[in-house]
Amino acid sequence: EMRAIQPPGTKDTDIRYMRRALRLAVMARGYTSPNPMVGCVIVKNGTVVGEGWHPKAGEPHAEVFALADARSEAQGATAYVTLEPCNHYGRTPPCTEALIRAKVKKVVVGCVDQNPLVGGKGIERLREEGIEVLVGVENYACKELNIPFFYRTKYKKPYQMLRYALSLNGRSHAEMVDSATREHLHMFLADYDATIVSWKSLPLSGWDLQCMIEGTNQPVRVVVGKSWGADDSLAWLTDEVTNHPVWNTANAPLILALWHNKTSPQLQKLESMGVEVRRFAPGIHVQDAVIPILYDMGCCSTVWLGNPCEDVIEVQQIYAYAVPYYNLEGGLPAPQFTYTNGTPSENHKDGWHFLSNTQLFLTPSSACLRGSS
Ligand code: AOF
Ligand code: ZN
Repeated sequence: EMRAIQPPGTKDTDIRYMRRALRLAVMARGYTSPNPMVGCVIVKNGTVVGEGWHPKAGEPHAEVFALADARSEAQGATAYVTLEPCNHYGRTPPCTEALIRAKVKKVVVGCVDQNPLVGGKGIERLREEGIEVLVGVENYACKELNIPFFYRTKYKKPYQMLRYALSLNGRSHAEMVDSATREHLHMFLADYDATIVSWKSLPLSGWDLQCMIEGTNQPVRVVVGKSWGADDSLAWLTDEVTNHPVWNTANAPLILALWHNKTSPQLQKLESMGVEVRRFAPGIHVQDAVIPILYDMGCCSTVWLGNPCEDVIEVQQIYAYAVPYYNLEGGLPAPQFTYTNGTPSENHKDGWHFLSNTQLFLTPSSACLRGSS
């Protein structure tokens, strides 16, 4: 059996139950943000007596569902939780107290919660009550499950994915992102809290950039009104563009970022439809303008779609969809980006360390080779 690095004292059954808890956690993929995905399994005398996962921010945590499932069987049992149980009052009361009340004997934790409100205090509290706590079983998988949540906590900005369709002559093709990989893109959008596109990449198909998977978080949409002639003008905002369904704000917010103070009847129309216009000084980089807004809105992650601007952006992950033609006409130049690896390192089981020194410059052609699928 595959066995990653585990803390001393880990039994094979511990790994098995933690993997079960991981599988439960992902039941809520796309629904929990800004909260993490968390799963919990309660085991007594070699039998699973309770299971639960955190379904959505505002609803009870994984432990609470698993304890309710286990009822009195929780007494003397072992609880497996992918994330350290919380010890604070947020939207819901502390899980540590629920575990203590239920008289569990042992708690096996996948990873420490780097939320400063928790940050080891949950584990401390359980130990204070004489509950045995084993920390770090399936640690890497438990961390990896919630990279955006931890990344936001550590860096005070959302985790950023760049996604674009690239032809072999180095052009980025919004119309390809929009058609050939549309289903896959919807799965992306269910996972991410926001999406950022250039005015020039608004989908030709008339798609409103919302996720069609029912009930998931709808990403905040940001349209960048900069570059390709839009830096100091609204000439691009024609009547035809204002009729695009993307501007509908009934189901999800839309922010239009501009780098000038101009207005027009078309812009006023968008504002009356609920589009939020944010203005920036000409020298401000697109990323410096847009990312803090998304952070303030509580976003843990965002997807830059296509070529968002003529600025360099720094991202943590890239999905380059290689268009298999050498000389595809149209599109935009490939986006310029630096890449900072947002993957957690496994060196310290109790902490959260990103491999942040890996600075790569991918030329469009090497990005294409790496990203093809
Ligand atoms: C857990 N189990 O299933 C989750 C935890 O506002 P609240 O009450 O939902 O608290 C949110 C914080 O609780 C969140 O930022 C994270 O630190 C932790 N999430 N903790 O013990 C869970 N989802
Ligand atoms: Zn909790």
